[in-house]
Amino acid sequence: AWRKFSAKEFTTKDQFESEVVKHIETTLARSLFNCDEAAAYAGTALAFRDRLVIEWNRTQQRQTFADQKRVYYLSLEFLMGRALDNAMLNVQQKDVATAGLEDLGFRMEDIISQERDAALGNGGLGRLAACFLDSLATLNYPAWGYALRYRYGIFRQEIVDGYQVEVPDYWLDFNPWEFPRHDVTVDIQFYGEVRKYMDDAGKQISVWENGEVVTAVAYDAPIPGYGTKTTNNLRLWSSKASHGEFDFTKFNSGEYEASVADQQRAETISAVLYPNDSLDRGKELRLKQQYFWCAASLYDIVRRFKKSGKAWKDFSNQVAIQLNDTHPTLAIPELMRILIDQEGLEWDEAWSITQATFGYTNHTVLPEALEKWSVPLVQQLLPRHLQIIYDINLQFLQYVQRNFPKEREMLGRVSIIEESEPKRVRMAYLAVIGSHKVNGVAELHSDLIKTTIFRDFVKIYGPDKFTNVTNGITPRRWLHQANPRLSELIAAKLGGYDFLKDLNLLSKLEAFVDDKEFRKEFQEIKYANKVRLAKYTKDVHGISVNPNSLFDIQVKRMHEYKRQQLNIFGVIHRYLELKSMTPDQRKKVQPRVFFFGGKAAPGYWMAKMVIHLINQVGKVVNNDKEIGDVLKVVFLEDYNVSKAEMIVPASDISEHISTAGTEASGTSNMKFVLNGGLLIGTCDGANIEITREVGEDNIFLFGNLSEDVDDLRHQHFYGDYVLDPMLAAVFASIRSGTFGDAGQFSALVDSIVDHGDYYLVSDDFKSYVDTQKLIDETYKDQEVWLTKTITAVSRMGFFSSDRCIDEYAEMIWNVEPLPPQQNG
Ligand code: 26Q
Repeated sequence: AWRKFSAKEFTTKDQFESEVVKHIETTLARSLFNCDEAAAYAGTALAFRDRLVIEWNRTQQRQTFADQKRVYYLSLEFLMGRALDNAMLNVQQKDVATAGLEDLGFRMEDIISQERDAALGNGGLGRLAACFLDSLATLNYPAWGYALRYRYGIFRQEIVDGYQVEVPDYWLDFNPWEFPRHDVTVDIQFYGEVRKYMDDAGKQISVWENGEVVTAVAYDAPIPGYGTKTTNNLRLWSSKASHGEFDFTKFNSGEYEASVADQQRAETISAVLYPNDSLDRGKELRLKQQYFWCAASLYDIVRRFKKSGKAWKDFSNQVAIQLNDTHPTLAIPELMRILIDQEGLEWDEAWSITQATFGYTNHTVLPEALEKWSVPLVQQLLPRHLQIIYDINLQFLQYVQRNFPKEREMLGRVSIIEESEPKRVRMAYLAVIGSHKVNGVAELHSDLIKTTIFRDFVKIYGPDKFTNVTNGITPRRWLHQANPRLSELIAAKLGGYDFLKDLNLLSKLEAFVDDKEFRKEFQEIKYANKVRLAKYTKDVHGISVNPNSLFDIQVKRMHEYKRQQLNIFGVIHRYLELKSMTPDQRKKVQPRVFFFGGKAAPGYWMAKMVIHLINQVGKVVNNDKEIGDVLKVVFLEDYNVSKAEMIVPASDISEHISTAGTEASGTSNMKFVLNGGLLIGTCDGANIEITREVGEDNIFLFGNLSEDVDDLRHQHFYGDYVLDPMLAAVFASIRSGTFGDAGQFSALVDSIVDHGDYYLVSDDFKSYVDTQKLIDETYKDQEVWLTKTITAVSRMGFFSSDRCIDEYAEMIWNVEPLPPQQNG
């Protein structure tokens, strides 16, 4: 009976089948005679979509009538992955559908894999937003996500001759999960000028006029919670030419081409996701995207608020807006503009409403990733916003001056405007000043932002404005969906699937750590997951790997700070050692497969060079007869969310080896441990909290600490260090051409030998190699290893994104859940 929560649901597989058939024959107008997997996918998706839509409408109605605060999560990225499997599991109808599809002659797995990933994000930040949506719905919070409906998501990665090649990701030709709302549009202005005048009461009024207008059209996607009727909304804005009089004049006067060009220019705004995840390039189109999305979303939020008939002083009791990094910071001056220019509020009232409404999440301390927009660019594109930003800055600096009269140098340091040539707007400072709370995403990171980039602001506002919310992951996708057998085993032991909603229940697994039967099944599941990855590796990459090897995985965006180069240098070191051994010695070595995966930003040539090196090393090592199965290197092409669901459950060890203090949190580390893998990692980001939870014995930490990084960098700068001798041998081998023409990798080697080794690869190399040795030794005793993995899994409850969302709700948003009626 607990299944029967939906008004229209498939109670039998026959009912499901007839729904699928109906959709194939009518919605798709296809004959069943040539129903292929694509059509079966479409029919299944549409059948489930019907189920979601009913509860989606009800949820929205319930949220409208409830006099309650809502959360708006503004993120330029939502890395959703596939929706069908998630929908089937969240509404708990996958079994019925699996049986139905089997009747129709299809295997569920094949049907699920027909779907393309919704890849509207770069990496961790975008996937975090997607996990948050799942938790918000599951916990019944009234919440919306707002983003852009990119026509092209993150590029598809192909590896050609060992090099990354980017292929456009046109993903929208069939997307059953989105609903165009052609009646929900907002006209967004760019450029133009500001005219000031006095009204009758002698008050100064600003009017932004004569700009160019682009229309935002809403597209909605349902977000079903797990085991609840709550179905929230993700609203994506698409840009199109506005059809004002201006257009028609052009069209009629024969300027047909010009009119079409206008149209294309408008559509360009939401055309493509920027593929940089760590470098701000200051492109005008990116700024346009940001404003277009912020303005459309705020208009929508304000319109919804005004319908409630409440007074403005109630705005922040009804609305919480979370800024996912600085990308939506323009929402701050935009809300000020709406309140002052359009609604006629006084500055002070508008400002206190604005501050009370926004919260800002920081995801990086790397200076090159902090957004700064050129003042002339903002002046041209958003003249009124620049005035408001200057006014915010003036008020803020006056406040600082009053409170810290003796610290005059502080004013320049904290000014929103950087006095460079050209001047630039520091978006992170604007976000801090315009929000009531600022949070980092793991404890170390939240401490670091208080002592580095936001140090002065802690002094100005006091420490309470800054807080930590350690990231989390949804156990629905990252355990139940990605690893159904493990989920089932856990449910069998814990007496049901309650742990999927309350992940702390995993702690009860620890009682089974010595249970023979349980251990055997746990190990069999890991093995089966490794077999699946091995098969994929053979089928797709033509590389045979033995699933009895230790599977070592590093999958994440390619970046120097994440140090894939440290990993591949370690592999080369291992290869050189193996080559120096006798065959008998080699036989005693623990066989290992190193899997890599990840995209490099298209302009990031150093990251691309590391991809190339990995592939070159793979080519040499994998074909070395002497080495055989003892060492293999695989670069998994086009790492994305759906591939992660297969890769993550297959690890014995995964690598999270960033230079200490650089990785804000990391979230795949959590996914790997939850799926019964151990970590090798630095004392960085969430690795530290994972260690605290699972215990030092159940993780492999190495390397220098973040507090030592500055000193070490200084030593490199003054030449006061010795290159690690094992690393020197690795470089000698690269330079001798072992992995192809050495010239191709000289910039990489030089960055460490001659240019300061900014990411401290040399300093951590020995510690890394030693720890890898320890892993080999530990793995040889499979019973010891198994105990560690089971113990670690049972202690991962803290890292559910449900815990994380509850913390945001309480500490930052002050919102309550709105559960559906029991029998409604
Ligand atoms: C900025 C300016 C211009 C164009 C693009 C960008 C841009 C886009 C994406 C900058 C950064 C990103 C993404 C950053 C990101 O994914 N950060 C990761 O966030 C995770 C969730 O908090 C953390 O776990 C990771 O540690 C952090 O690297």
